[in-house]
Amino acid sequence: MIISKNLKNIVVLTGAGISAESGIDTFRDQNGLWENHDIMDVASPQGFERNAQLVYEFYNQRRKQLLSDTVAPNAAHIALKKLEDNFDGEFSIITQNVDDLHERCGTKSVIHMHGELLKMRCVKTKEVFTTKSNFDEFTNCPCCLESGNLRPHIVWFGEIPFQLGKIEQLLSQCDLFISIGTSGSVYPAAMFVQLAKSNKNCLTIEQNLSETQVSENFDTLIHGSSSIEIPKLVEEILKNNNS
Ligand code: BV8
Repeated sequence: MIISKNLKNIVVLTGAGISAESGIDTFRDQNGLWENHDIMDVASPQGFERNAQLVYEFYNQRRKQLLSDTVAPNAAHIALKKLEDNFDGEFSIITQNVDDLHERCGTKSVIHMHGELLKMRCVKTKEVFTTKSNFDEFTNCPCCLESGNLRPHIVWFGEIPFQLGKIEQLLSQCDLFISIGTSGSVYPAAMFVQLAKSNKNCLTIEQNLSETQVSENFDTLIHGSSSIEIPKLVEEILKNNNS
């Protein structure tokens, strides 16, 4: 695969697959999260309306898993941090993931388009608070000082993802778009590759264990574990682009 020289603007999209080797469950793989839960029960406003406690528990469980001492950034997260540090042009990560593994290894430019597991939001004031503990309908809201107003700061199905304007602007200018560890099952993230391709000189790469439902939209497919393939890809990019 030829990685162009003089790249100016790299955009990376990550999905649950990049965190799988850190011990975080994906959604649609074997034993994935959606195997044990009905998506619309735990990741939709209607589900939250119907049974808030089930939704609080779903996210409390995932937050506990994320904060367990066996979970840490893996070689793929670390390689992306190295790319951010050593690439002279613009570099952005758009993540569908709600974990903080990109940030834990020091990556700065992360856009959490589907929200963050370690944040909660007051439904009244829209204020967002960081939290590492469980919370539910009985937890007092730090701004209203009463219970019943807190929800996970997560984008559920039917809700509009965060920072779409900024994302569209980044995609309109990139000359390298790399999608890592996502099944391409969820929109609008699944169509970001098309937005990137509207720039004539943008090279698009999909890195995954195997083909996905959007593979045909990519110029190059790299199959294998992201913890193996992404460090190699980063080396190749830096070799061709280090001034
Ligand atoms: C929107 C919450 C409108 C966070 C998630 C009816 C009504 C409204 C909307 C819709 C509708 N019908 C369809 C839609 C659109 C809908 C949608 O796409 N539905 C799908 C199911 C068809 N989208 C929405 O509702 C979105 N909002 O449309 O608003 C709008 C939009 C734009 C402008 C105006 C209006 C909101 C989508 C966000 C939903 N929230 N989750 C949470 O709980 O985490 S989505 C959920 O799926 C996660 O966030 C996750 O990020 C996302 C995608 O999953 P992946 O990350 O790809 O993970 P997955 O398990 O699927 O795949 C893992 C991959 O990794 C696999 O390919 C595997 O091979 C690979 N892998 C595994 N191990 C490795 C690996 N790869 C490399 N190395 C490894 N080691």
